[in-house]
Order: sequence, then structure tokens, then C-alpha cells
Amino acid sequence: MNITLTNINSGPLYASLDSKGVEWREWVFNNLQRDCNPKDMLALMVSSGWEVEAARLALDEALTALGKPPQQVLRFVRPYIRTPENYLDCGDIVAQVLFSLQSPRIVLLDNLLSAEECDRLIDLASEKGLKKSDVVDQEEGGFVAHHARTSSGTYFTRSENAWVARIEKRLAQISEWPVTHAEGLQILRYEIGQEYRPHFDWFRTDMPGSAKQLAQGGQRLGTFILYLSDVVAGGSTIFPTLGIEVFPRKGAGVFFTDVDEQGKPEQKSLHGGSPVIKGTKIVATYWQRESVY
Ligand code: PD2
Ligand code: ZN
Repeated sequence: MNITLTNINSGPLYASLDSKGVEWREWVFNNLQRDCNPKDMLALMVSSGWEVEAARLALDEALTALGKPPQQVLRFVRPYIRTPENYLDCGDIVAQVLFSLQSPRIVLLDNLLSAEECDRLIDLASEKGLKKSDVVDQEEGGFVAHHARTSSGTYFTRSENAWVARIEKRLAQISEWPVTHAEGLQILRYEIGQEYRPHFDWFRTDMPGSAKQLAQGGQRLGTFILYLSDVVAGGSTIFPTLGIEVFPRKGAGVFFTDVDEQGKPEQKSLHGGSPVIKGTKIVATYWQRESVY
């Protein structure tokens, strides 16, 4: 099938492809005709402001029109850390891959943050003041205190300062997910006995309270837990369904996907922070969203 620019412009309307104007329609067709990789195109579209789902549909519409198989971009695109080598060059730091699981995707990285970055984040968070942590209210939306989460914490807004911006950029780069599609870093501090009982980070789409959370940025797709302190005993991040326990180590970080390959909430991502037995645990969490947050 040979589609020229003329019949592209006068052809049938494409619901997703045409949603951003004729320039995008031409860009998509032209690049697919040049045999560009649809996955690379998808990444570029998302970083140019397209919603992931709309970009995926637009590419599939064009692939179908060109008589090419659409399945190349049918897989749900989510944050993902590739580990072709044991070291990940993050530009300004080289992280070391210590553990990786394919499904659900979990990657444990050492040296993801420098000791100085950990200390600065802790200082900057203390300057803000830590408050008792809360959880999402499933009925009403918003946040409420809950016995399952006994830590205290605070949030940074996105790119609130140079330290936060540099770390966000690094996490975005290694997980191939734009900074714009993420919440600001959250700092959590656990004293002895404090914990975060097993839970999912994804929002329940069947609960009325989730609508408020989903309205800004859509579903949570990926989670980073960055360890800012060493802990003498306890305080591990546990994945009860998988029987995995990650022990805190200053500067290390664990990444996992909150949705599966089809974009459905990942049931195996159940995880929690076990009680601290000795010492203090301080972490930063970074949640990556479906669309601009
Ligand atoms: O602090 C942790 O280890 C932890 C574990 C599970 C934090 C979170 N979840 C979270 O903030 O969602
Ligand atoms: Zn969590």
C-alpha cells in the first residue's frame, strides 16, 4: 500500500492521529514510511507532550493505514530499566545493577545517589519539617493518617531545587520515562518500630476516592525507593507475594513497575516497609505517572 502525503491529508479522519494537528499526522506517516522504529517514535511523542495511550493509538492507526502490523506498539509502554550491562551510565554517576527480575520488573541499583546527595536531601527535607505520613483515602480522595503507615515525611515539588532536579533527571533517564510524568520526590523517615504495611502504589480504579488522584497524571506506573541512610536492623522493603526482601543501603535504590505489560495494576507489586528494629531509615520515593503530572 503506497500512501502519499496528498491522500494522507485528504484521507479518512484518524481519531488519535489527528488529535494534535496535521503536522503530527504527517510526521507520524513520514517516519513510519521511512521505517523508523515505532517504539522510538512513541518515546519522542510522549516527551513532546502526547498522552501515552493517545500516542500508542495514533501510531497503531497509522501503521494499520500503511498496511503494517500494529502490534509493535500494542504493548503498554511504561517506565522500564534496561540492564544490558552490570553498570548503568547515568551521565553524572555510574550505578551498579545488583538484582533484576523481569516480571514484575524489579531492579536493584547500588550507587544510584552519592552520599552527598543523600545527605543534602535529608537536610533539605528537615528544613521543611517532617509531618506524620498519610495514605490515600479510598472513599473521599485526599489523604488521611493510617495505622498501616507510621513514618513521618515531606514532599518536594518537581525540580524544587538543583539537587532534586538532578536526581529526577537521572531517574527519568535510566527508566526512559520523562520527568514531567512523575510526582515530586517524597522523603520518609522511620524511627524504631515504624513501618509501612504491605500495599500497592497504584490507585484502585473501582474506588470513588481514586478519581481525584487519577485526574492529575493518571495511574502510577513505576516506583523508585531510594535509600538515603543505612539501617542497623530491620527496615527492609518487602515484596510478600514474591518472597523478596531488599535491605536498605545508603545511595542504593530499588525500582519496580506498578502495572504489568498490558498496563493493568500489577498484583505482584504488593510491597511494604518492614519495621525498623535498630537505627533510623530514611528513604525518598519517586512515583512515575501515565501522563503529565
Ligand atoms: O520505605 C519503604 O521501604 C517503602 C516501602 C513501600 C515505601 C513505600 N512503599 C511507599 O512510600 O510507597
Ligand atoms: Zn509503596
